[in-house]
Amino acid sequence: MADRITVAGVSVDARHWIGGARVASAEKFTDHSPIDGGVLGEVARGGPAEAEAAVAAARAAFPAWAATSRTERARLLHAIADGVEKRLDELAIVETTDNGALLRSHRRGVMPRVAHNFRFFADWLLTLEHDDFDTRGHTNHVSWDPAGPCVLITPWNAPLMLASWKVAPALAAGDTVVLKPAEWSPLTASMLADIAAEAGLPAGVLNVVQGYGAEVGDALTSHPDVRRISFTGSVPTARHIAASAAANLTPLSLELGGKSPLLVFADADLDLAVGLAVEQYDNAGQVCLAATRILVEEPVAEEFTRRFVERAGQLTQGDPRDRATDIGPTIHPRQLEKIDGFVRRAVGAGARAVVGGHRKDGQYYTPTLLTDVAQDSEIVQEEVFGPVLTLQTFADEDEAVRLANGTRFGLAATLATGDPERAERVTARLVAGTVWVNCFFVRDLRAPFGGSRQSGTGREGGTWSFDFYCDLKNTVTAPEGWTDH
Ligand code: TXE
Repeated sequence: MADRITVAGVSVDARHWIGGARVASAEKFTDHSPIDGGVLGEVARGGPAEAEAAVAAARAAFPAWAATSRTERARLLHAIADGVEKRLDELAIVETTDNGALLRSHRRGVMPRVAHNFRFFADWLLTLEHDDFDTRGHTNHVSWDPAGPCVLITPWNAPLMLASWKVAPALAAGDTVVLKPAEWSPLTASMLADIAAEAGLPAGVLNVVQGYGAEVGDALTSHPDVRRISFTGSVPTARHIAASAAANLTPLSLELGGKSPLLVFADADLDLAVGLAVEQYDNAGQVCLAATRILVEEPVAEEFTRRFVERAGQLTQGDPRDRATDIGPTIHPRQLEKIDGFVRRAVGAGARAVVGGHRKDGQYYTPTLLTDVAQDSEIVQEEVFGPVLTLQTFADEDEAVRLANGTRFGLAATLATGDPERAERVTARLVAGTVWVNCFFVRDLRAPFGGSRQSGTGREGGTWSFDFYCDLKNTVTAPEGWTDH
Protein backbone atom coordinates (compact mmCIF):
# COMPACT_ATOMS: atom_id res chain seq x y z
CA MET A 1 0.00 0.00 0.00
CA ALA A 2 1.50 3.27 -1.15
CA ASP A 3 0.44 5.18 1.94
CA ARG A 4 2.08 2.80 4.36
CA ILE A 5 5.66 1.90 5.18
CA THR A 6 6.44 -1.52 6.61
CA VAL A 7 9.39 -1.74 8.98
CA ALA A 8 10.34 -5.14 10.43
CA GLY A 9 6.76 -6.30 9.96
CA VAL A 10 5.27 -3.15 11.51
CA SER A 11 3.03 -1.19 9.17
CA VAL A 12 3.16 2.59 9.66
CA ASP A 13 0.87 5.11 7.99
CA ALA A 14 3.05 7.60 6.13
CA ARG A 15 0.38 10.26 5.67
CA HIS A 16 -0.41 13.26 7.84
CA TRP A 17 -2.90 12.98 10.68
CA ILE A 18 -5.18 16.01 10.61
CA GLY A 19 -8.52 16.46 12.35
CA GLY A 20 -8.79 12.77 13.16
CA ALA A 21 -8.21 11.58 9.59
CA ARG A 22 -5.32 10.47 7.46
CA VAL A 23 -4.47 13.03 4.81
CA ALA A 24 -2.25 12.42 1.80
CA SER A 25 -0.10 14.96 -0.03
CA ALA A 26 0.55 15.06 -3.74
CA GLU A 27 4.26 15.36 -2.96
CA LYS A 28 6.29 12.82 -1.00
CA PHE A 29 9.78 12.50 0.39
CA THR A 30 11.86 9.36 0.75
CA ASP A 31 12.65 8.03 4.21
CA HIS A 32 15.94 6.12 4.53
CA SER A 33 17.31 3.90 7.27
CA PRO A 34 20.69 5.03 8.58
CA ILE A 35 21.58 1.41 9.33
CA ASP A 36 22.30 0.59 5.70
CA GLY A 37 21.05 3.64 3.81
CA GLY A 38 18.19 1.56 2.42
CA VAL A 39 14.88 3.12 1.39
CA LEU A 40 12.10 2.60 3.93
CA GLY A 41 9.41 4.26 1.86
CA GLU A 42 7.69 7.46 0.82
CA VAL A 43 6.26 9.89 3.36
CA ALA A 44 3.71 12.67 2.77
CA ARG A 45 5.51 15.94 2.14
CA GLY A 46 3.47 18.70 3.72
CA GLY A 47 3.45 22.34 2.75
CA PRO A 48 1.54 25.47 3.75
CA ALA A 49 -1.85 23.93 2.87
CA GLU A 50 -1.38 20.98 5.23
CA ALA A 51 0.00 23.29 7.93
CA GLU A 52 -3.06 25.52 7.59
CA ALA A 53 -5.41 22.53 7.76
CA ALA A 54 -3.68 21.16 10.85
CA VAL A 55 -3.81 24.49 12.71
CA ALA A 56 -7.48 24.86 11.74
CA ALA A 57 -8.20 21.38 13.12
CA ALA A 58 -6.32 22.17 16.34
CA ARG A 59 -8.20 25.44 16.67
CA ALA A 60 -11.60 23.78 16.10
CA ALA A 61 -10.85 21.07 18.68
CA PHE A 62 -9.52 23.49 21.30
CA PRO A 63 -12.69 24.77 23.06
CA ALA A 64 -14.02 21.29 23.82
CA TRP A 65 -10.62 19.93 24.86
CA ALA A 66 -9.91 22.93 27.08
CA ALA A 67 -13.29 22.43 28.73
CA THR A 68 -12.66 18.72 29.31
CA SER A 69 -12.20 18.03 33.01
CA ARG A 70 -8.71 17.53 34.32
CA THR A 71 -9.53 13.98 35.43
CA GLU A 72 -10.74 13.06 31.96
CA ARG A 73 -7.66 14.58 30.32
CA ALA A 74 -5.47 12.69 32.77
CA ARG A 75 -7.35 9.47 32.06
CA LEU A 76 -6.77 9.87 28.32
CA LEU A 77 -3.05 10.56 28.83
CA HIS A 78 -2.77 7.36 30.87
CA ALA A 79 -4.59 5.53 28.08
CA ILE A 80 -1.99 6.84 25.61
CA ALA A 81 0.75 5.58 27.94
CA ASP A 82 -0.98 2.17 27.98
CA GLY A 83 -0.95 2.19 24.19
CA VAL A 84 2.74 3.06 24.08
CA GLU A 85 3.50 0.19 26.46
CA LYS A 86 1.37 -2.20 24.43
CA ARG A 87 3.26 -1.31 21.24
CA LEU A 88 6.64 -0.86 22.94
CA ASP A 89 8.51 -3.45 20.86
CA GLU A 90 7.04 -2.12 17.63
CA LEU A 91 7.92 1.48 18.50
CA ALA A 92 11.43 0.42 19.48
CA ILE A 93 12.23 -1.41 16.23
CA VAL A 94 10.66 1.29 14.06
CA GLU A 95 12.59 4.04 15.86
CA THR A 96 15.88 2.14 15.62
CA THR A 97 15.37 1.45 11.93
CA ASP A 98 14.42 5.06 11.26
CA ASN A 99 17.07 6.90 13.32
CA GLY A 100 19.82 4.35 14.03
CA ALA A 101 19.93 4.59 17.84
CA LEU A 102 20.39 1.33 19.76
CA LEU A 103 17.45 -1.08 19.84
CA ARG A 104 18.29 -2.22 23.36
CA SER A 105 18.18 1.39 24.60
CA HIS A 106 14.85 1.97 22.89
CA ARG A 107 13.38 -1.18 24.40
CA ARG A 108 14.72 -0.87 27.92
CA GLY A 109 15.03 2.87 28.44
CA VAL A 110 13.57 5.20 25.87
CA MET A 111 10.11 3.79 25.07
CA PRO A 112 9.25 3.05 28.73
CA ARG A 113 10.22 6.68 29.38
CA VAL A 114 7.87 7.83 26.63
CA ALA A 115 5.01 6.08 28.41
CA HIS A 116 6.21 7.49 31.72
CA ASN A 117 6.20 11.02 30.29
CA PHE A 118 2.48 10.74 29.55
CA ARG A 119 1.76 9.31 33.00
CA PHE A 120 3.91 11.93 34.71
CA PHE A 121 2.14 14.93 33.20
CA ALA A 122 -1.27 13.30 33.70
CA ASP A 123 -0.55 12.91 37.42
CA TRP A 124 1.07 16.33 37.76
CA LEU A 125 -1.99 17.94 36.21
CA LEU A 126 -4.13 16.61 39.04
CA THR A 127 -1.88 18.14 41.68
CA LEU A 128 -1.55 21.53 39.99
CA GLU A 129 -2.75 24.07 42.56
CA HIS A 130 -1.66 27.40 43.96
CA ASP A 131 -2.80 28.27 47.45
CA ASP A 132 -5.20 31.18 47.38
CA PHE A 133 -3.90 34.18 49.25
CA ASP A 134 -5.31 37.28 50.77
CA THR A 135 -4.69 40.94 49.94
CA ARG A 136 -6.48 43.31 52.35
CA GLY A 137 -9.47 40.97 52.49
CA HIS A 138 -9.44 40.19 48.75
CA THR A 139 -8.77 36.67 47.58
CA ASN A 140 -6.15 36.02 44.90
CA HIS A 141 -6.71 32.85 42.96
CA VAL A 142 -4.16 31.75 40.35
CA SER A 143 -5.36 29.41 37.63
CA TRP A 144 -3.63 27.66 34.74
CA ASP A 145 -5.84 28.28 31.71
CA PRO A 146 -5.27 26.26 28.53
CA ALA A 147 -3.49 28.49 26.02
CA GLY A 148 -4.67 27.19 22.64
CA PRO A 149 -3.17 25.39 19.65
CA CYS A 150 0.54 24.63 20.05
CA VAL A 151 3.10 23.89 17.36
CA LEU A 152 5.67 21.34 18.50
CA ILE A 153 8.72 20.85 16.27
CA THR A 154 11.01 17.97 17.10
CA PRO A 155 14.39 16.62 15.95
CA TRP A 156 15.61 13.21 14.84
CA ASN A 157 18.09 12.21 17.55
CA ALA A 158 15.43 11.01 20.02
CA PRO A 159 12.24 11.44 17.99
CA LEU A 160 9.42 10.00 20.10
CA MET A 161 11.11 10.73 23.42
CA LEU A 162 11.46 14.43 22.67
CA ALA A 163 8.00 14.60 21.10
CA SER A 164 6.48 13.13 24.26
CA TRP A 165 8.19 15.77 26.43
CA LYS A 166 6.19 18.35 24.54
CA VAL A 167 2.98 16.55 23.52
CA ALA A 168 2.23 15.16 27.00
CA PRO A 169 2.34 18.46 28.95
CA ALA A 170 0.59 20.37 26.13
CA LEU A 171 -2.32 17.92 26.08
CA ALA A 172 -2.40 17.77 29.86
CA ALA A 173 -2.58 21.56 29.97
CA GLY A 174 -5.70 21.47 27.79
CA ASP A 175 -3.97 22.69 24.65
CA THR A 176 -4.30 21.14 21.22
CA VAL A 177 -1.27 20.18 19.20
CA VAL A 178 0.27 20.24 15.75
CA LEU A 179 3.35 18.04 15.89
CA LYS A 180 5.96 18.38 13.14
CA PRO A 181 8.52 15.56 13.44
CA ALA A 182 11.91 15.69 11.75
CA GLU A 183 11.98 14.53 8.15
CA TRP A 184 14.90 12.17 8.88
CA SER A 185 12.84 10.18 11.41
CA PRO A 186 9.14 10.68 10.72
CA LEU A 187 7.65 7.29 11.61
CA THR A 188 7.07 7.00 15.36
CA ALA A 189 5.17 10.32 15.44
CA SER A 190 2.71 8.77 13.04
CA MET A 191 2.40 5.72 15.29
CA LEU A 192 1.74 8.03 18.24
CA ALA A 193 -1.19 9.55 16.33
CA ASP A 194 -2.71 6.06 15.98
CA ILE A 195 -2.08 5.25 19.63
CA ALA A 196 -3.72 8.51 20.75
CA ALA A 197 -6.73 7.89 18.50
CA GLU A 198 -7.10 4.33 19.83
CA ALA A 199 -6.89 5.73 23.37
CA GLY A 200 -9.90 7.89 22.58
CA LEU A 201 -8.30 11.31 22.16
CA PRO A 202 -10.89 13.42 20.30
CA ALA A 203 -10.28 14.32 16.65
CA GLY A 204 -8.13 17.41 16.11
CA VAL A 205 -6.58 17.43 19.60
CA LEU A 206 -3.35 15.92 18.26
CA ASN A 207 -2.37 16.50 14.63
CA VAL A 208 0.80 15.36 12.89
CA VAL A 209 2.16 17.13 9.81
CA GLN A 210 5.05 15.52 7.98
CA GLY A 211 7.54 17.25 5.72
CA TYR A 212 10.60 19.42 5.43
CA GLY A 213 10.98 22.16 7.99
CA ALA A 214 11.74 24.74 5.34
CA GLU A 215 8.52 23.94 3.46
CA VAL A 216 6.00 23.44 6.24
CA GLY A 217 7.69 25.40 9.03
CA ASP A 218 6.86 29.04 8.35
CA ALA A 219 3.17 28.39 7.79
CA LEU A 220 3.06 26.85 11.27
CA THR A 221 5.32 29.21 13.18
CA SER A 222 3.92 32.48 11.77
CA HIS A 223 0.27 31.40 12.14
CA PRO A 224 -1.80 33.88 14.18
CA ASP A 225 -3.93 31.10 15.73
CA VAL A 226 -0.91 29.34 17.24
CA ARG A 227 -0.47 30.21 20.93
CA ARG A 228 2.78 28.39 21.76
CA ILE A 229 5.76 27.05 19.81
CA SER A 230 8.10 24.53 21.35
CA PHE A 231 11.16 23.59 19.35
CA THR A 232 14.12 21.27 19.87
CA GLY A 233 16.81 21.49 17.22
CA SER A 234 19.60 23.66 15.91
CA VAL A 235 20.46 27.27 16.70
CA PRO A 236 20.10 28.58 13.10
CA THR A 237 16.63 27.01 12.77
CA ALA A 238 15.69 28.43 16.18
CA ARG A 239 16.66 31.92 14.98
CA HIS A 240 14.50 31.44 11.91
CA ILE A 241 11.55 30.25 14.00
CA ALA A 242 11.96 33.11 16.47
CA ALA A 243 11.86 35.62 13.61
CA SER A 244 8.80 33.95 12.13
CA ALA A 245 7.02 33.79 15.53
CA ALA A 246 7.78 37.46 16.12
CA ALA A 247 4.90 38.43 13.82
CA ASN A 248 2.44 37.40 16.53
CA LEU A 249 4.81 37.48 19.53
CA THR A 250 4.02 33.79 19.99
CA PRO A 251 5.75 32.50 23.13
CA LEU A 252 8.62 30.15 22.39
CA SER A 253 10.35 27.33 24.21
CA LEU A 254 13.70 26.56 22.57
CA GLU A 255 15.85 23.56 23.45
CA LEU A 256 18.95 23.87 21.30
CA GLY A 257 22.43 22.57 21.01
CA GLY A 258 25.29 22.35 23.42
CA LYS A 259 29.01 21.99 23.79
CA SER A 260 28.96 20.77 27.33
CA PRO A 261 32.10 20.15 29.36
CA LEU A 262 33.16 17.16 31.46
CA LEU A 263 35.53 18.45 34.15
CA VAL A 264 37.83 15.79 35.53
CA PHE A 265 39.69 16.88 38.66
CA ALA A 266 42.81 15.16 39.94
CA ASP A 267 40.91 14.00 43.02
CA ALA A 268 38.30 12.14 40.91
CA ASP A 269 37.81 8.39 40.77
CA LEU A 270 39.57 8.08 37.42
CA ASP A 271 37.76 4.95 36.30
CA LEU A 272 34.43 6.60 36.97
CA ALA A 273 35.59 9.70 35.05
CA VAL A 274 36.71 7.58 32.08
CA GLY A 275 33.37 5.77 32.15
CA LEU A 276 31.52 9.09 32.07
CA ALA A 277 33.66 10.26 29.15
CA VAL A 278 33.13 7.11 27.08
CA GLU A 279 29.38 7.35 27.71
CA GLN A 280 29.40 10.53 25.60
CA TYR A 281 29.59 8.34 22.48
CA ASP A 282 26.03 7.09 23.11
CA ASN A 283 23.72 7.54 20.15
CA ALA A 284 26.87 8.17 18.10
CA GLY A 285 27.28 11.43 20.00
CA GLN A 286 24.05 12.82 18.55
CA VAL A 287 22.83 14.02 21.92
CA CYS A 288 22.31 17.68 22.79
CA LEU A 289 23.47 17.08 26.37
CA ALA A 290 26.65 15.23 25.44
CA ALA A 291 29.72 16.42 27.33
CA THR A 292 31.87 16.65 24.24
CA ARG A 293 34.64 18.76 25.76
CA ILE A 294 36.68 16.78 28.24
CA LEU A 295 38.70 19.04 30.53
CA VAL A 296 41.24 17.21 32.68
CA GLU A 297 43.44 18.53 35.48
CA GLU A 298 47.07 18.41 34.35
CA PRO A 299 48.54 15.87 36.84
CA VAL A 300 46.08 13.12 35.76
CA ALA A 301 45.73 13.99 32.07
CA GLU A 302 48.19 11.39 30.82
CA GLU A 303 46.74 8.55 32.88
CA PHE A 304 43.19 9.59 32.01
CA THR A 305 44.02 9.57 28.30
CA ARG A 306 45.71 6.15 28.55
CA ARG A 307 42.68 4.60 30.25
CA PHE A 308 40.25 6.38 27.89
CA VAL A 309 42.02 5.06 24.79
CA GLU A 310 41.89 1.56 26.25
CA ARG A 311 38.17 1.78 27.09
CA ALA A 312 37.20 3.39 23.79
CA GLY A 313 39.04 0.58 21.99
CA GLN A 314 36.65 -1.91 23.57
CA LEU A 315 33.53 -0.30 22.07
CA THR A 316 31.71 -2.23 19.38
CA GLN A 317 30.37 -0.27 16.46
CA GLY A 318 27.80 -1.64 14.07
CA ASP A 319 24.16 -2.54 13.50
CA PRO A 320 22.10 -0.87 16.27
CA ARG A 321 19.76 -3.86 16.29
CA ASP A 322 22.53 -6.16 17.58
CA ARG A 323 22.65 -6.51 21.34
CA ALA A 324 26.46 -6.31 21.34
CA THR A 325 26.59 -2.95 19.57
CA ASP A 326 27.60 0.12 21.59
CA ILE A 327 27.62 2.71 18.81
CA GLY A 328 25.37 2.76 15.77
CA PRO A 329 25.42 4.87 12.61
CA THR A 330 25.04 8.61 12.21
CA ILE A 331 21.57 9.67 11.11
CA HIS A 332 22.16 10.82 7.54
CA PRO A 333 24.90 11.13 4.91
CA ARG A 334 24.71 14.90 5.36
CA GLN A 335 25.32 14.61 9.09
CA LEU A 336 28.24 12.23 8.42
CA GLU A 337 29.73 14.73 5.98
CA LYS A 338 29.36 17.48 8.53
CA ILE A 339 31.08 15.44 11.27
CA ASP A 340 33.90 14.45 8.95
CA GLY A 341 34.37 18.06 7.87
CA PHE A 342 34.72 19.21 11.47
CA VAL A 343 37.36 16.56 12.20
CA ARG A 344 39.32 17.16 8.98
CA ARG A 345 39.46 20.89 9.62
CA ALA A 346 40.51 20.32 13.24
CA VAL A 347 43.30 17.95 12.22
CA GLY A 348 44.33 20.44 9.53
CA ALA A 349 44.63 23.04 12.27
CA GLY A 350 46.94 20.82 14.35
CA ALA A 351 44.63 18.56 16.37
CA ARG A 352 45.75 14.97 16.98
CA ALA A 353 43.26 12.08 16.78
CA VAL A 354 44.34 9.78 19.61
CA VAL A 355 41.21 7.69 19.02
CA GLY A 356 39.43 7.27 15.65
CA GLY A 357 39.22 10.31 13.43
CA HIS A 358 37.77 8.79 10.28
CA ARG A 359 34.61 7.46 8.68
CA LYS A 360 33.84 3.80 8.19
CA ASP A 361 31.60 2.01 5.71
CA GLY A 362 28.09 3.39 5.22
CA GLN A 363 27.02 6.11 7.63
CA TYR A 364 29.31 5.09 10.47
CA TYR A 365 31.92 7.34 12.04
CA THR A 366 34.56 5.99 14.42
CA PRO A 367 34.44 7.19 18.01
CA THR A 368 37.00 9.98 18.04
CA LEU A 369 39.09 11.82 20.63
CA LEU A 370 41.04 14.90 19.56
CA THR A 371 43.83 16.44 21.62
CA ASP A 372 45.97 19.53 20.94
CA VAL A 373 42.94 21.71 20.36
CA ALA A 374 42.79 25.43 21.11
CA GLN A 375 39.96 26.93 23.15
CA ASP A 376 39.01 29.34 20.36
CA SER A 377 39.13 26.68 17.61
CA GLU A 378 36.05 25.61 15.68
CA ILE A 379 36.17 22.05 17.06
CA VAL A 380 36.01 23.35 20.65
CA GLN A 381 33.42 26.05 19.99
CA GLU A 382 30.92 24.41 17.62
CA GLU A 383 28.52 21.53 18.19
CA VAL A 384 29.60 18.56 16.05
CA PHE A 385 26.68 16.25 16.90
CA GLY A 386 28.66 13.10 16.24
CA PRO A 387 30.98 10.75 18.17
CA VAL A 388 33.73 13.36 18.44
CA LEU A 389 35.20 14.50 21.77
CA THR A 390 38.01 16.94 22.45
CA LEU A 391 40.44 16.83 25.36
CA GLN A 392 42.02 19.89 26.98
CA THR A 393 43.89 20.22 30.23
CA PHE A 394 43.69 22.79 33.00
CA ALA A 395 45.98 23.87 35.81
CA ASP A 396 43.51 24.93 38.48
CA GLU A 397 39.84 25.54 39.26
CA ASP A 398 39.86 29.04 37.79
CA GLU A 399 41.12 27.79 34.47
CA ALA A 400 38.68 24.85 34.54
CA VAL A 401 35.73 27.22 35.00
CA ARG A 402 37.03 29.63 32.36
CA LEU A 403 37.34 26.84 29.77
CA ALA A 404 34.03 25.24 30.79
CA ASN A 405 32.10 28.51 30.41
CA GLY A 406 34.04 29.61 27.34
CA THR A 407 31.53 28.86 24.59
CA ARG A 408 28.24 30.44 23.50
CA PHE A 409 26.32 27.45 24.92
CA GLY A 410 25.18 26.58 28.44
CA LEU A 411 23.15 23.39 28.34
CA ALA A 412 24.87 21.06 30.81
CA ALA A 413 28.11 20.27 32.63
CA THR A 414 29.46 17.15 34.28
CA LEU A 415 31.97 17.09 37.13
CA ALA A 416 34.15 14.21 38.24
CA THR A 417 35.65 14.99 41.64
CA GLY A 418 36.09 13.28 44.98
CA ASP A 419 35.69 16.56 46.86
CA PRO A 420 32.07 17.59 47.58
CA GLU A 421 33.12 21.11 48.55
CA ARG A 422 34.90 21.57 45.25
CA ALA A 423 31.80 20.26 43.46
CA GLU A 424 29.68 22.89 45.18
CA ARG A 425 32.19 25.69 44.54
CA VAL A 426 32.65 24.90 40.87
CA THR A 427 28.96 24.22 40.21
CA ALA A 428 28.07 27.69 41.52
CA ARG A 429 30.35 29.24 38.88
CA LEU A 430 29.19 27.17 35.89
CA VAL A 431 26.74 28.45 33.28
CA ALA A 432 24.60 25.38 32.64
CA GLY A 433 20.95 24.32 32.86
CA THR A 434 21.94 20.97 34.39
CA VAL A 435 25.06 20.01 36.33
CA TRP A 436 25.80 16.36 37.04
CA VAL A 437 28.31 15.52 39.76
CA ASN A 438 29.95 12.11 39.35
CA CYS A 439 27.08 10.95 37.15
CA PHE A 440 25.53 11.67 33.77
CA PHE A 441 22.10 11.70 32.10
CA VAL A 442 20.06 11.17 35.26
CA ARG A 443 16.83 12.98 34.47
CA ASP A 444 13.82 13.43 36.70
CA LEU A 445 10.77 15.06 35.12
CA ARG A 446 10.14 17.05 38.30
CA ALA A 447 13.33 19.02 37.61
CA PRO A 448 13.65 21.89 35.12
CA PHE A 449 15.44 20.99 31.91
CA GLY A 450 16.85 23.46 29.41
CA GLY A 451 19.77 25.64 28.53
CA SER A 452 21.31 29.03 29.14
CA ARG A 453 22.86 31.36 26.55
CA GLN A 454 22.36 29.99 23.00
CA SER A 455 21.37 26.56 24.30
CA GLY A 456 17.85 27.83 24.55
CA THR A 457 15.13 29.65 26.37
CA GLY A 458 12.66 28.31 28.88
CA ARG A 459 12.62 25.06 30.83
CA GLU A 460 10.75 21.79 30.35
CA GLY A 461 9.57 19.54 33.18
CA GLY A 462 7.09 19.62 36.07
CA THR A 463 5.58 23.01 36.80
CA TRP A 464 7.83 24.69 34.24
CA SER A 465 6.10 22.84 31.41
CA PHE A 466 2.66 23.84 32.69
CA ASP A 467 3.78 27.44 33.12
CA PHE A 468 4.73 27.44 29.46
CA TYR A 469 1.72 25.65 28.01
CA CYS A 470 -0.84 27.58 30.08
CA ASP A 471 -2.02 31.16 30.29
CA LEU A 472 -1.60 31.95 33.96
CA LYS A 473 -4.47 33.98 35.30
CA ASN A 474 -4.82 35.67 38.68
CA THR A 475 -8.37 36.37 39.79
CA VAL A 476 -8.79 38.88 42.60
CA THR A 477 -12.17 38.74 44.33
CA ALA A 478 -13.42 41.34 46.76
CA PRO A 479 -14.94 40.16 50.01
CA GLU A 480 -18.71 40.04 50.10
CA GLY A 481 -20.26 43.44 50.68
CA TRP A 482 -17.09 45.30 49.69
CA THR A 483 -17.95 48.84 48.66
CA ASP A 484 -14.72 50.82 48.94
CA HIS A 485 -13.49 51.83 45.46
O1 TXE B 1 18.36 20.53 12.70
P1 TXE B 1 17.09 21.45 12.49
P2 TXE B 1 19.14 19.58 11.66
C1 TXE B 1 21.78 20.39 15.96
C2 TXE B 1 23.00 19.53 15.72
C3 TXE B 1 22.84 19.14 14.28
C4 TXE B 1 22.27 20.41 13.70
C5 TXE B 1 21.54 20.29 12.39
O2 TXE B 1 24.15 20.30 15.89
O3 TXE B 1 24.07 18.82 13.67
O4 TXE B 1 21.39 20.85 14.70
O5 TXE B 1 20.50 19.34 12.48
C6 TXE B 1 12.60 21.50 11.67
N1 TXE B 1 10.72 26.10 10.43
N2 TXE B 1 20.67 19.65 16.55
O6 TXE B 1 19.44 20.32 10.41
O7 TXE B 1 17.07 22.06 11.15
C7 TXE B 1 13.09 20.22 11.04
O8 TXE B 1 12.19 19.80 10.05
C8 TXE B 1 10.25 25.18 11.27
C9 TXE B 1 20.59 19.69 17.98
O9 TXE B 1 18.39 18.33 11.55
O10 TXE B 1 17.07 22.37 13.65
C10 TXE B 1 13.15 19.33 12.27
O11 TXE B 1 11.84 18.87 12.56
N3 TXE B 1 10.87 24.01 11.51
C11 TXE B 1 19.34 19.16 18.48
C12 TXE B 1 13.61 20.28 13.36
O12 TXE B 1 13.35 21.59 12.87
C13 TXE B 1 12.00 23.76 10.85
C14 TXE B 1 18.66 18.09 17.76
C15 TXE B 1 15.10 20.18 13.70
O13 TXE B 1 15.85 20.43 12.57
C16 TXE B 1 12.56 24.70 9.95
C17 TXE B 1 18.83 18.17 16.32
C18 TXE B 1 11.87 25.90 9.75
N4 TXE B 1 12.31 26.85 8.92
C19 TXE B 1 19.84 18.90 15.79
N5 TXE B 1 13.70 24.18 9.46
C20 TXE B 1 19.12 19.13 19.95
N6 TXE B 1 18.98 20.29 20.58
O14 TXE B 1 19.02 18.08 20.55
C21 TXE B 1 13.87 22.96 10.02
N7 TXE B 1 12.83 22.70 10.86
